[in-house]
Amino acid sequence: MNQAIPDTALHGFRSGYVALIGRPNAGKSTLLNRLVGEKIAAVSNKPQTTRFAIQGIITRPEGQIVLVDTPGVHKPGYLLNRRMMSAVHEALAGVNLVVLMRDASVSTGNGDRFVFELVRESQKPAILALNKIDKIADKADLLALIEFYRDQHDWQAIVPLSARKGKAVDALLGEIIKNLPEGEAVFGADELTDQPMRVLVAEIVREKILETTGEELPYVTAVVTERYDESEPGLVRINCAILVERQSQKKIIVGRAGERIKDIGTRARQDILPLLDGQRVYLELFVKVEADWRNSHVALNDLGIRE
Ligand SMILES: Nc1nc2c(ncn2[C@@H]2O[C@H](COP(=O)(O)OP(=O)(O)OP(=O)(O)O)[C@@H](O)[C@H]2O)c(=O)[nH]1
Ligand SMILES: [Mg+2]
Repeated sequence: MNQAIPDTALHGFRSGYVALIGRPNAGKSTLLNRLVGEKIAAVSNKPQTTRFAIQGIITRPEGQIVLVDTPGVHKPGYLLNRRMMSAVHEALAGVNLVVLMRDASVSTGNGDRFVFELVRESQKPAILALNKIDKIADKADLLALIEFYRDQHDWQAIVPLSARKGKAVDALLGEIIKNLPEGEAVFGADELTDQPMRVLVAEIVREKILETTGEELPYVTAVVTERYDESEPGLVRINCAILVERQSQKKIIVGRAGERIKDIGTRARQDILPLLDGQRVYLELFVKVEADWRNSHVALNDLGIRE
């Protein structure tokens, strides 16, 4: 992934690839969206929201960052989860710099130690981002956490921040750019992500499902855009299939008299519209039961969740 950087046109501009690594729910995708300035990654309060690596491109006068958001590190059970973890390893291997993000408002657990080891073993320069400081009542707790981590590793920087509130995200951005090699921009300043519209749309729909349903459905639900039709000027027709594993789960998504799926569609349209430059959108959602899609190579390939 590293680019060969020409010796010309170097005026202190820096560029490179940066992996965002952490446990599920740490706030990685929230940070990605905030830095990119558009919603390109699904965010939810349910763990394991992100399922594959998503690149966000951040261009500033001082440099260009390709920030690779990754699935939260967890113990893989299904084939889906194994592929999610390969995305983490692949991202770690391909970048110039790692940002290890953790939720600083909860106590340190085995999962945190596991992620830390992963980052240490990668031998990449690393910045520690301590997120959700808006939830920390006693600042002494935060200072203790900083001390704890400072002794354990030679961090490029330790940055306490709040991705949701936007607090100190610019400080993190500055530290990231400082630690990238000098080099030219690889992408145009208007490019925001490597993900095509059909994937962004599917992820928005999935986010709305996570938002409107309970604890069990997130893990058994996937969304794929089956039609993305721009043939009519000013109008985009989108059909998304929502996969679940059982008939009972389909009933939950559809809801009484179709109320819930309608709500999901309305919420998704609201987030899709800003990505379409004033075009209108017809969004059609339908639910498909596909038993065991989480263990199916074919289904996962169709969903873009690759080996
Ligand atoms: N209070 C608070 N909540 C936050 C902050 N950053 C993120 N969150 C919330 O934390 C939850 C998880 O955020 P995500 O961005 O989806 O977390 P993630 O690390 O991408 O999670 P996975 O994709 O599952 O690995 C969401 O409910 C966010 O709104 C923060 O700075 N403060
Ligand atoms: Mg995420």
